[in-house]
Amino acid sequence: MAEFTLFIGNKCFSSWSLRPWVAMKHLKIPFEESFVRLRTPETAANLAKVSPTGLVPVLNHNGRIVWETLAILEYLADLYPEKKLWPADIEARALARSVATEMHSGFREVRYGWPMNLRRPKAYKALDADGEAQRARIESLWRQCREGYGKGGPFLFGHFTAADAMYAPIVTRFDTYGGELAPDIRAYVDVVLSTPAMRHWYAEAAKETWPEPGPHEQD
Ligand SMILES: N[C@@H](CCC(=O)N[C@@H](CS)C(=O)NCC(=O)O)C(=O)O
Repeated sequence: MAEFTLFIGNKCFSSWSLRPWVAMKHLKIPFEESFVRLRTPETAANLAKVSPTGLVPVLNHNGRIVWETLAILEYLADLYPEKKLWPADIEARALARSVATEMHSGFREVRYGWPMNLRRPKAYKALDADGEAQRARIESLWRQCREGYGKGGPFLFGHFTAADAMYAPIVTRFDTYGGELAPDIRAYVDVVLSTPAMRHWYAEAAKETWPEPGPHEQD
């Protein structure tokens, strides 16, 4: 059995699954993935076998179960300090943790207004007023990270961190629904989408042949 098994849902729309998956792939942490198809009559029973919350992602590390996306990323950061999942500088690390946690608990109107769907043709979709405010907040956070701490590379804190992993599904939403993006936002979106890990995820999502999720079917 592999050291790590990551349980994930459909790549087309399981935004939470994407976060630890892309972090592990990008940072070259070897793992096996185990797929639990979402939105079927059997899903709840299948999830109950592997997940204490009935949700994915879940990481099984030699029998130790870690659930909740941010907890999985923190666990990996503890195990692999050399991968620098959090920035080394304490001030940058505080900001990275803050923006990652804000993502974990927030931006509901963006997530529901723009559900991740990697097979949807790209076309602008307006958000409601709360969604627009959250979109503006995300853009200002990305700018704060990039302008303050991103000089050493193309990611939020220069090199790839857990903060980039947490925002990766939002990046896909900006690409799918955001229309014409501000140049600096477009540049960050393109950097994330062009990583081999994200390309790999998209390629596998494109092979999924099940029906599309309806609106609000995931967050
Ligand atoms: N707070 C959880 C959210 C996980 C979550 O909502 N996962 C969705 C898939 S993206 C899920 O498992 N849904 C169960 C279902 O669709 O039956 C986390 O951070 O991991």
